[in-house]
Amino acid sequence: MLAACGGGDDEGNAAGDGETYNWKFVTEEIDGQVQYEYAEEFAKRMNEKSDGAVNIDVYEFGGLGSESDQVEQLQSGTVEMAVMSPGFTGNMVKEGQLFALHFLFPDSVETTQEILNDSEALNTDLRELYEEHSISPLSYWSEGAMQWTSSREISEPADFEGLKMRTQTSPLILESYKAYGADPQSMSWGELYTGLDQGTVEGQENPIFFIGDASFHEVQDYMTLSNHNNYVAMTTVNTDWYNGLDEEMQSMIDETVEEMQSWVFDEQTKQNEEYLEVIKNDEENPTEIIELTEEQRNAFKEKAEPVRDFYRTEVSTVDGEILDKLLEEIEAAGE
Ligand code: 6CS
Repeated sequence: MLAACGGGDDEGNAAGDGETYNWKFVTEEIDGQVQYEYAEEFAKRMNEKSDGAVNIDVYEFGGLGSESDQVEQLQSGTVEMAVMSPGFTGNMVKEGQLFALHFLFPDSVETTQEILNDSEALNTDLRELYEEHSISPLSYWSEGAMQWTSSREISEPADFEGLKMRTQTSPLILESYKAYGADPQSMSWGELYTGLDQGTVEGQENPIFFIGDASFHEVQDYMTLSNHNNYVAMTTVNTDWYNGLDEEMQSMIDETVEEMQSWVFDEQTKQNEEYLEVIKNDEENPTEIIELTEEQRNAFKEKAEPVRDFYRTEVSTVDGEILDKLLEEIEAAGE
């Protein structure tokens, strides 16, 4: 049984003689998708561990506005918890844009997840910068390798020339596509299906499960298995709210956050594998799947490399220190 904890609402007695806690947890995805399933599982575990004292309402994408609206809601404490993609906070936490750099993490999603779990650069240094904006990232996790879908074949950088590429809002993501010659523009994913269908945009990047579940492949002709980046999401909490909880409750959250790292790794693996088959077998909406040779991938890597220097000199507020530390950690991971 949980002792009375700071941060609880005095509105009932669900835990016998203890306090009850009612929190909001918003995600950028909808029922069935990885972020939403994560939040549901998180809520279930917290409720069980607290003998019913903690009740977390999980919100799917759309109910509370756009991804950027959700960032503001977490900052103001309107919601206590959020799954957030760094791709929507780049105008605020400049350093967080390192996730926009292509070919930064190892090709193996498993090794990438291990780096995300253990990285001091991310879990200490980058966390501090987010906390200046009332956002505490408690963990970073992969939703899988990202792939490109497009209305024209993409197998070499020149194929991107002038392509209207949809991205999230962080300026460095747009910069990464300008490096290939594309014409990127940011957009909420809530508008993406229609944008692709009507040709407002002609391509996009996402993990396979998301491409399949959001049916982007229906309105695209090609999917290039580029594995050019990992989709990284963060489990975040409002900093003041979290700091106001007592230690017992903080530990329960931290423990659950840690347990969820392997859970979400398995969940995204399963969903990405399943949706690859869905896309391959969708005869009504055929998608040509392009596998890049090592040589073709190297041509993209070459174009992507200078974006790191751009990040160091034009984006970073700490001369690329966090990126450099992360690069050392990646190298130590040995892939
Ligand atoms: O492309 C996007 O913006 C969305 N993609 C994923 C995998 N999750 C949520 C995000 O908003």
